[in-house]
Amino acid sequence: MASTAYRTCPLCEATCGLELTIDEGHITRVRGDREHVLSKGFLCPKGAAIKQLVHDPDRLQRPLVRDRRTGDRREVSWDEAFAVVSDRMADVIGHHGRDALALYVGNPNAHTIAGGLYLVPLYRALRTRNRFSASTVDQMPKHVACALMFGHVLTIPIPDVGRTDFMLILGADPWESNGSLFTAPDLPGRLQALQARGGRFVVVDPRRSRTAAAADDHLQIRPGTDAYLLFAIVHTLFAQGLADTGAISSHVRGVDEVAGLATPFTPDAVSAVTGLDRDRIIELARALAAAERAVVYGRIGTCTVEFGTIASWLVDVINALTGNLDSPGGAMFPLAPHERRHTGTGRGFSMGRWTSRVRGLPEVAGELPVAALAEEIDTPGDDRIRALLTIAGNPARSTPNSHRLERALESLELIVSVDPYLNETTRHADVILPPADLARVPHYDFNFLGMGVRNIAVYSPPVLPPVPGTLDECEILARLTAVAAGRPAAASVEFHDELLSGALDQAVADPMSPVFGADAETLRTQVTGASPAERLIDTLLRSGAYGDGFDPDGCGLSLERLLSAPHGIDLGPLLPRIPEVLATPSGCVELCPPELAADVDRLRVGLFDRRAATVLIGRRQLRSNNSWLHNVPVLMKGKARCTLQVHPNDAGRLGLTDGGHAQVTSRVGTVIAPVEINDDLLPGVVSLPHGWGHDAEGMRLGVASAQPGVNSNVLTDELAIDPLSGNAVLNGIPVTVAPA
Ligand SMILES: Nc1nc2c(c(=O)[nH]1)N[C@H]1C(S)=C(S)[C@@H](COP(=O)(O)OP(=O)(O)OC[C@H]3O[C@@H](n4cnc5c(=O)[nH]c(N)nc54)[C@H](O)[C@@H]3O)O[C@H]1N2
Ligand SMILES: Nc1nc2c(c(=O)[nH]1)N[C@H]1C(S)=C(S)[C@@H](COP(=O)(O)OP(=O)(O)OC[C@H]3O[C@@H](n4cnc5c(=O)[nH]c(N)nc54)[C@H](O)[C@@H]3O)O[C@H]1N2
Ligand code: SF4
Ligand SMILES: [Mo]
Repeated sequence: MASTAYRTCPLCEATCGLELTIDEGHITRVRGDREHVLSKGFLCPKGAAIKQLVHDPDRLQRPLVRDRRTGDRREVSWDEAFAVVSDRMADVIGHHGRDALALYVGNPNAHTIAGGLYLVPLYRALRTRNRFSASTVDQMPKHVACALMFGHVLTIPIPDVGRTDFMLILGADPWESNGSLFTAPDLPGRLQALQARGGRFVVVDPRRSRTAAAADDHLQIRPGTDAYLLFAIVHTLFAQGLADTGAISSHVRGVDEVAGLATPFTPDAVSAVTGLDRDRIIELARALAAAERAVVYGRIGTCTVEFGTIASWLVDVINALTGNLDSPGGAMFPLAPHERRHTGTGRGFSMGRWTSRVRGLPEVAGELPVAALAEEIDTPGDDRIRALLTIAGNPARSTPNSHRLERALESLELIVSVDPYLNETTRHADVILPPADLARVPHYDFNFLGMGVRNIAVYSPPVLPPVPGTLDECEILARLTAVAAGRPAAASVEFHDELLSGALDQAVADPMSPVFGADAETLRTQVTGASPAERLIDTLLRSGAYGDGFDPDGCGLSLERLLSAPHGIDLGPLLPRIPEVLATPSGCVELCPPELAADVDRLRVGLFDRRAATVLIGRRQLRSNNSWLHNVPVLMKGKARCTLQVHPNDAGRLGLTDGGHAQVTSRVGTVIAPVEINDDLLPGVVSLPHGWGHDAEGMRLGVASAQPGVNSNVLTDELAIDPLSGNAVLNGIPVTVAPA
C-alpha cells in the first residue's frame, strides 16, 4: 500500500516542502507540497530527482577501507572502520601534533542536522588550527562584512522580496540557483510577482543569465568590479543629498566616514573599470533612493572575486543609506525558531587569531582559506598537514587549482571521508564513512530557517526506515568526535548526553530564553524526541524565541508541535530587529568598520589597473548541484552542458567554432572544453560551469563518468584571494583561449 510522507528538500537553500509517495520501501513519486507554508507546491528538477538520488545504486552503504599497497578497497563493519580511524588518527597526532590533522567540511553540511548539531563539538574535539570549508570558496566575504557591521557572522540581512518595490541583484542567478543566503522557494516566481505589482528588478551580471533576461534592466559589468559600481552608487547618494538611514539612524555609526571613503569613486571614475555608463549608474542610485521600499542583494558574483568583502559590505551600506536596512520591503533579519533574541551588544568580531603556516593568511571565523590547503600539505616543514578529514565535501573539484590539491592529497598519510560517494576526493581516502541517505534521516534547517523570506518553523522526521547496517550521519560525527577526543567510538553514547546537558545549561543561563533561571535537570525530564538529535532540537525549540518554555500547556513551539505540522508553521513576516539583533561592542550598526576602510586603498589603486584581455567566469545550472548530482540519470538528460560559452566577437577573433573545442589556459592549468557561441556574455569574458570533470580513475560514479565534462577549477588560481576574508577568486580569472 502506498503512503504519503512530507519532507523538506535538502538540496538547496530554497528548502521546498516535498510530498513523497512511498511504496514498498521506495520513493515512487515526488511532488511539491502544495500546503507547505513557504514553498506552496513549488518544486524544481533536482527536488523531483530525489527519487533516483535516494535509490542510486552507486551510493555507498557501508564503510570502505583502502589498502595503501594494492589500492584495493574493501567493505568493513562500522566497528572495524572506526578502529582503523582511531588507530591511524592517534598515530598521526602522536607523531606530528594536533595541527597535522586538517579538516575540510563541504556544502551539504549546511543542509543536514548532523552539520547543524555535531560539527562544532567535533571542531572542539579535534583542536586543530587547520580547519577549512567550502565557505572560503563561497560566502565568507558576506560573513566577514556582516560580522564587522552587525557583530556576528550569521547576522545576515535578506531581501524582503514580497514587500519591496525595487530590487537590485548583483552576481546572482536565482533562475538557476534558486537563491542563496536567501531562502525563498520559487524566487523567480516572487520576482515576477514583484513586476506584476508594478515593481522592478535590475540585474548586474557580465552574462545575460536567465535572471538577467527576465529583469527590467541588465547592466553587463566587467567581472570583479562590482565594488566600484556599489561605491559609485554610495557616492551618488551622498553627492545628490539622497543618503538617509531612516528609522535606524540613532543606531548607525560611521555614515560620514563612508561618505569620505566614497569620494574618489565617482560614476565617471568607475565607468572605465566597470564598463558601465556613468548615467546608468546615477540612474540606478536615484532609483534605489526614490523607491519607497528597495533592496540590494549580492551573491556568488560579488563574493568570489578579489574585492568580495568590500562588495558584500557595500550592498548593506546602500541598504542602510537608502533607509531600507531593517525595514519592511528592504533588507531584514529573520528570526529562526531555534534562535533566541540577542541583547543588542556583544564582543564583536575578531579575525587573525592565528595564521596559516605557509602564506601567513589570517584565520577567519575559526578557519583558514581553503585556497591554502594544498600548500599547507605540499610545502615541506615539520608542522605541515599530514592527514585530512573531509565531511560532505569534494575539494578535488570545488576548490582552486585542483591538480595541485589532488597531488597533495595523494601524499597524505591518512584521509578519512564522511561521504556517500566514491568520487574525485574520496578516491584518495583511506576510510570512507557513508552516511544514511536523506530519506532515512530527519531534517531541520539550522541555517536556512534563519534566512527565510518569512519566519517559519518546520521539521521532517525520516520518511523511510533505516537500511540495516547503515549509520546516520549524526552518529558518525558523534563517534568521530569521541575518537578525536581520545575516547573509544562507543563513547558517543555519553557524548550525545553531554551535548543535551550543554544545551539545557545554556538555555537556563540565557536571560533571553523563556526558561532563564529554571532547573536544567527538571527540564531534562521533560525533553521529548526519538533520537539524540530530536531531543536537542526539542530543547532548542522550546527554549527559543517562539518556544513553549517547557510549559506543556503553553502555545509555543516544541518538537511535538512541529511533528503535528508536516507542512510547517508560519511565524509571520519579517519584523524589524535593530537594535536587539546587533552584537557589536557599540550596540550600533558599524557602517564603516576600520578593517574594511583599510581595504579601500586596494580598491582605489585598482581604479587605474589594466585588466586582462580575456577572463573566465563560472555559471550555475538548474540541474546541477556543485559537483555531486551528476550521477542522477534524470538530471543528465539532454545535450552536454559543460561548455565554454564565448561571445561571437571573441570566437571570431580567436578562431573558435560553435561545437568545436577550445583550449583554455590560466596561470595554473589547462583544460579543453567544447565551445558554445552565444551573445549572452560580455565580449572578453568566457564562462565554464564548475563541478564537472568526472573522468578520474578509481571512482564509483557510473552515470557521471559517462558524461564527465571538464573541471573549471583546474584553471582557478589558489594564489588569487580576497585578502580580508581569504575567499578564493573564482570569477574573473585571466585566461588565454585558443582552438584545440
Ligand atoms: N569555480 C568555481 N568553484 C566553485 C564554485 C563556483 O561558483 N565556481 N562554487 C563554490 C561553492 S558556492 C561551493 S558551496 C563549493 C562546494 O564545495 P564542496 O562542498 O566541497 O563540494 P560539493 O560539490 O558540494 O560536494 C559535496 C560532497 O558532499 C557529498 N554529500 C552529499 N550529501 C551528503 C550528505 O548528506 N552527507 C555527507 N557526509 N556527504 C554528502 C557529495 O557526495 C560530495 O562529495 O564549491 C565551490 N566551488
Ligand atoms: N541548480 C543549482 N542550484 C544551486 C547550486 C548549483 O550548483 N546548482 N549551488 C548552490 C550553491 S552552493 C550556491 S552558493 C548558490 C549560488 O547562488 P547564485 O549566486 O545565485 O549562483 P550563480 O548561478 O553562480 O550566480 C552567480 C552569477 O554571477 C555572475 N558573475 C560572475 N562574475 C561576476 C562578477 O564579477 N560580477 C557580477 N555582478 N556577476 C558575476 C555569473 O554570471 C552568475 O550569473 O546556488 C545554490 N544553488
Ligand atoms: S528549489 Fe532547491 S529546495 Fe526546492 S526542490 Fe529544487 S533543489 Fe529542492
Ligand atoms: Mo555555495
